[in-house]
Amino acid sequence: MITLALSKGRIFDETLPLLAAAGIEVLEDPEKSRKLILPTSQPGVRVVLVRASDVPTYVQYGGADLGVTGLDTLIEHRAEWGGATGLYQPLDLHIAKCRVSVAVRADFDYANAVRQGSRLRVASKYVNIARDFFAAKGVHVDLIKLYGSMELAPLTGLADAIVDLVSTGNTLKANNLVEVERIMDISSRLVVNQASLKLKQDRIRPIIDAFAAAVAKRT
Ligand code: PRT
Ligand code: MG
Repeated sequence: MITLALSKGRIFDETLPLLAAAGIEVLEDPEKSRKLILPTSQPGVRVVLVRASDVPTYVQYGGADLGVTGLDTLIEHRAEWGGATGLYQPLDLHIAKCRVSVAVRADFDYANAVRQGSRLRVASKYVNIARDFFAAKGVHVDLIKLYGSMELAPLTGLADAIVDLVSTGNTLKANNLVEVERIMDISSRLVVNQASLKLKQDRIRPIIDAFAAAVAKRT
């Protein structure tokens, strides 16, 4: 059995066409079913639904052979687990694209705060990305770890700035926040358990190759 870990929502939705290119059709809709293990049109392939931030963990420890995860999640995972041996990252899928940015309240003078060398309070789910970014800039920060709704932090006085994902920018705008720095561009990656790749080479290689061909066709 080959197990593919996906998270519900944009990653699941944007992975479906790649699976189709590999001749794999998911037989149940995760938005309608409560099942966490979904069968596919290939009896030897199943999809497991996990939290986005758990995808690298499942694949690294062999709970899944393959997975699709955002580069943001992958970087944070590697930092938290001191590297990620056993996790092979063969392919940029060019899906679920966005960027990691710094945002502040529209009335906060970020450039001036940086110029003055003020200590910044920064809230984020991406504390490792944030720490590295501000360290490289030589800006002193106090990091506050959050698990969601980052946009709220500057509005409530919890933080001066947030480090968060932005795609259209509509969420920032709706909350009266502005993007002041672009830290990195993000897309989703295929990740593969290294032991699985060795042991199930003949099953997994064709999936990677079909994904790669489908990605090449659209980029
Ligand atoms: O929701 P949950 O806490 O379970 O997990 P998650 O938020 O990590 O999962 P999910 O499915 O929301 O995101 C999975 C992956 O999709 C992320 O790790 C990114 O790699 C990628 N991705 C791409 C995004 C976005 N685009 C995105 N826009 N993830 C989140 N967002 C958020 C953004 O933070 C903002 O709050 O969507 C909101 C809307 O963005 P705007 O700029 O279009 O308004
Ligand atoms: Mg989300």
